[in-house]
Amino acid sequence: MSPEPGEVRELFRSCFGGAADGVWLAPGRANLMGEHTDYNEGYVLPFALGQGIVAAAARRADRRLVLCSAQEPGGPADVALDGLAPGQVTGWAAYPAGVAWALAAAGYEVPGACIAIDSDVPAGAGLSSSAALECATALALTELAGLAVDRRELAAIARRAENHFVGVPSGIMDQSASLLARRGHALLLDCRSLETSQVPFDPGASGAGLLLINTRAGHELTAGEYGRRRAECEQAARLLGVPSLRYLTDVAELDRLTDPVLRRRARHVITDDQRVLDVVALLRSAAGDVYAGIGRLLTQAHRSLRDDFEISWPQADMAVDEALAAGALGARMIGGGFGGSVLALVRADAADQVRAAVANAFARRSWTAPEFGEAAPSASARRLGLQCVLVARRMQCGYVMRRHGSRARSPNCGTRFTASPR
Ligand code: GAF
Repeated sequence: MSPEPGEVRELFRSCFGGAADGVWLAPGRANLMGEHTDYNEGYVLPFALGQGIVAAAARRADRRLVLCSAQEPGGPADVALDGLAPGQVTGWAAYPAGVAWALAAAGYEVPGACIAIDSDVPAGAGLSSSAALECATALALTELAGLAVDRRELAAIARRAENHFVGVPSGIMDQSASLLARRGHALLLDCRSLETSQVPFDPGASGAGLLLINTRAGHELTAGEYGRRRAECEQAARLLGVPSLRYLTDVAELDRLTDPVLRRRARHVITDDQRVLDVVALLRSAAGDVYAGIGRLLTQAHRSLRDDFEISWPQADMAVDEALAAGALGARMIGGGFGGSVLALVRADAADQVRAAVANAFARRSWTAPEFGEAAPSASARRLGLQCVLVARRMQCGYVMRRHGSRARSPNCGTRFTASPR
């Protein structure tokens, strides 16, 4: 469940003293298969989560972006849009500011805006809260400006913000999942051609479910290891004479690499690309026990991420082992690594057992207790609540219209109420 639009509207009111022009939601993501394959031009298979980030926004008359967040105490961040450049904004506000910068760099004139943000995607859980923040901002700013920007382009713009403004060398997976995924589907994305296809994915209909286990161990993509892995992959591709590791499908070709570390990194990428295709083939075939097969691939992927790519962490390894021992069909760490979440595929009747086994194992080691959630393939980013407002407006009555009668235009942010009718 994403945060309540009513609450973020209230937050907007308390931060800026007026009413938002609209509320936009962008979901976080979980990745079913294909980790660290996106920047190697490979395949990924993420899906959008029910958890997300909501942004209540209104145009401003001046050229400033003013941001407040329910999760970030310490007053609004105030950013001048003219002359905005990488390095000028740090911390969480760099993500929305970077989106405004990247939109302008792509030739889209965005207005000044006030934006209030609320989230139920835990930061640092490897569920792509950053991309959700970028995508919610991108949708809000473009719609406030009356611009219809193609979602693929918007994903590329949001990624550019993250790469060049915030300084995280991530791939295109997270923004694509947030903007392009569909409810009840996983998104197959070919990161070389950027072609997408929607793959029906509804484990609940087969008596299975996806358990998200937030291990609550730190995760920070800017910390260096992510960039190091990316550089290693690029070096391996260079030494093998291909533009990217996507061009390789046979692990035997890796014998030409003398460095065992590079060999392992490349082996993970090649085998994970294949696992994406294998999962898609299973989902598209009606034959046999699809979810048992996907479970096995998930667990193989975890071993590859742990042993070849070396980005797992003790809590994730423990969560995977305990989940499997308690009956999960398969489990693996997801996201960039070094902290965050594990995704476990579990039959409905084993879910409680899995949760208890993982929680007990963490308690035995005195680790921070994990958090459990459901990962349900959900809809992509969108504007919320517009329909209700339009219906009320058309009826020329009710709450919305009465409020219109008592408001005055604020010099800065949208509307400011002269009397509170509530
Ligand atoms: C992070 C990045 F942002 C993605 O682009 C992707 O590389 C992922 O780590 C690993 O698959 O979420």
